[in-house]
Amino acid sequence: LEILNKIKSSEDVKQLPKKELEPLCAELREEIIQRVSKSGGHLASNLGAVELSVALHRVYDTQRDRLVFDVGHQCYAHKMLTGRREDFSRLRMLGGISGFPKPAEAADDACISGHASTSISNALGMARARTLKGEDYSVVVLIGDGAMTGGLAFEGISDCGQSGESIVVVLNDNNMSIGSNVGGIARLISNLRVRASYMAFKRVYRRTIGKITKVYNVLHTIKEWVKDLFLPDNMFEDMGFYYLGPLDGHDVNHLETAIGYAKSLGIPVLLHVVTAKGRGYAPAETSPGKYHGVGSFDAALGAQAKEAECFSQVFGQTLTALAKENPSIAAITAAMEAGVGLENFAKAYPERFFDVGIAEGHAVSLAAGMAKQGLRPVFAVYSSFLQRAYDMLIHDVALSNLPVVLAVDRAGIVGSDGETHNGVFDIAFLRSVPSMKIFAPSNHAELRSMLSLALAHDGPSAVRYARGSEGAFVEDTSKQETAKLCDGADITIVSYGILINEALAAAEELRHSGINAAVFKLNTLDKPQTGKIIKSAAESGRIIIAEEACQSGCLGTKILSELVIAGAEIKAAKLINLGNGIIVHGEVRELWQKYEIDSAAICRAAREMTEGADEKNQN
Ligand SMILES: Cc1ncc(C[n+]2csc(CCOP(=O)(O)OP(=O)(O)O)c2C)c(N)n1
Repeated sequence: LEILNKIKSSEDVKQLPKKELEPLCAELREEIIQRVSKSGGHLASNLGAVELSVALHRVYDTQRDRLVFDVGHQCYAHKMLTGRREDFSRLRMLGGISGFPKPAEAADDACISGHASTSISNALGMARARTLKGEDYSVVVLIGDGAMTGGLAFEGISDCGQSGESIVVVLNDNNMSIGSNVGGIARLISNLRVRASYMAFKRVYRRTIGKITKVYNVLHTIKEWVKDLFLPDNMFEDMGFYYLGPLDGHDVNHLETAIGYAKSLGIPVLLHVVTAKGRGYAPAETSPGKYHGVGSFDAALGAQAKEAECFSQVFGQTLTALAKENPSIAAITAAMEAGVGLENFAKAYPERFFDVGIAEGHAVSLAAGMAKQGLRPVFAVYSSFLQRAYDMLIHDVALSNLPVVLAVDRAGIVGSDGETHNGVFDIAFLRSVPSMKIFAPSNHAELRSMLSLALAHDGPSAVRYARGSEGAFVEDTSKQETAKLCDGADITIVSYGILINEALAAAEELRHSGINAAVFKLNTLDKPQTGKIIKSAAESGRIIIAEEACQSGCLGTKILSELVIAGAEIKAAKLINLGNGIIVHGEVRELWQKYEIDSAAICRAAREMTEGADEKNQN
């Protein structure tokens, strides 16, 4: 990789002779495929944005100028061009570089991103700060057509268009979200592509007919009329943007010229660029959805490992089966059909399946409307993406006590996607939603049962489950709100969800060293029945509450306050949770260890709490 080896910074990209740009793109592609095949990560989106990344670095100085990525999953070429190529050996690993933009890694990353549709707002904020402070730098956004389906993007467009700020929004249109892009915005963007053929026609027309003045004049009038009749309205122009495009997003030289021109205009410009997701790697080009996010894979064959049955699949199968019996069940996803396991449901009941685009807030309000009129909507959503629908949960769902079911996937630490994707806040925010029932299945059988319980619940409910598969504990205890899994007089351990496996492993380990722990599992988290727990803790005098959640709003503080209110005599108590800091990326198990919520940490805490207990008892 001769040319890529020379690139250590954005500046080096600018120094390259034009003829080396295409070969540089080919090398970047090769490097991305090789690196991602080893570490896993986002593949197809990065392959599609190679020429765009190079062209942006030809025009902008990312140390000074602000390049804002939407979602940020397409930033690999940018990272490789800004001195982080070697760091890809530890991409998304604990202590290694993030798969998303991260200013702490390099000044070239303007801001953290990971969630869709925030880029234009963020960038406009930066542009306004520049103007108010009288500073001189450029602001540019790279946003996909999928991210444009999020309403937030349009709040940004609306404000930005009328701001007069010098800002370039590059719309990377590959006609794909993770899967096919959906909805009116997708149609609108694809309509704009009609212009590509129109522009090509116009060039030929100028070259030929344009030479004969008389004929030209007549035809020109007809042409303008035809254009008005058939070319779609350009919403971006209507909202105050200068629209350029659509452009071939894999012609690096043309891109450089167009981006340079857009920048020189000094007003809000929308540059529409057409790319192919997965470009240059046949398996990803053929199935871009499958290669959106991948684990490690065989680069030569494109073969990805088959994953074990996971919670998402169990959810999808169960809901599809329940929908057969209950025609009022409808399933909603916000652009995550495959991720949340709804592919089979969509095939079986296409009329009851709704992919709303990247629009979680809309999905919740939509579910509210459906529930109000007698349907049983189930919105399957990753925990971290549900965060942006908090108001709709309260305003549209809870105030009317509507039977909307949230299937909260990826609850807890998600691993290599890291800080933007960890589902560590849902307990805190869902517990604060009035009358929200929260189920916490620990295994596949419980997910099946609890989904049925949620659907039978007369009011809002959430079923939250982890990324990946169940652990050793596979018993279905869903009939009890709080289940006692083992007896023990020395200490009481409480946990729920997938972390129950750590609590049980700890209890087993402790038993070998003569410490007997009672283990309780919470199956509902809104108003857990803690009577048995309080009694057990009052008897042993020691309690540990272990959770894979942030500390604010956790169950531990609730149970401790109940112990105090009950006047229980507690000698020692320990809350094991994720605290209130930011949870980084890495393997889930490594992170459980790092943040001290695994079985070893539970054992350590129990030992400290019981140390010398026998002697004290004898005294
Ligand atoms: C709020 C939110 N919801 C869902 C996602 C999951 N997600 C990541 S990328 C993506 C598709 C983005 O499509 P697009 O912007 O067109 O980029 P492409 O991958 O096609 O390059 C989705 C739905 C997210 N990151 N943020």
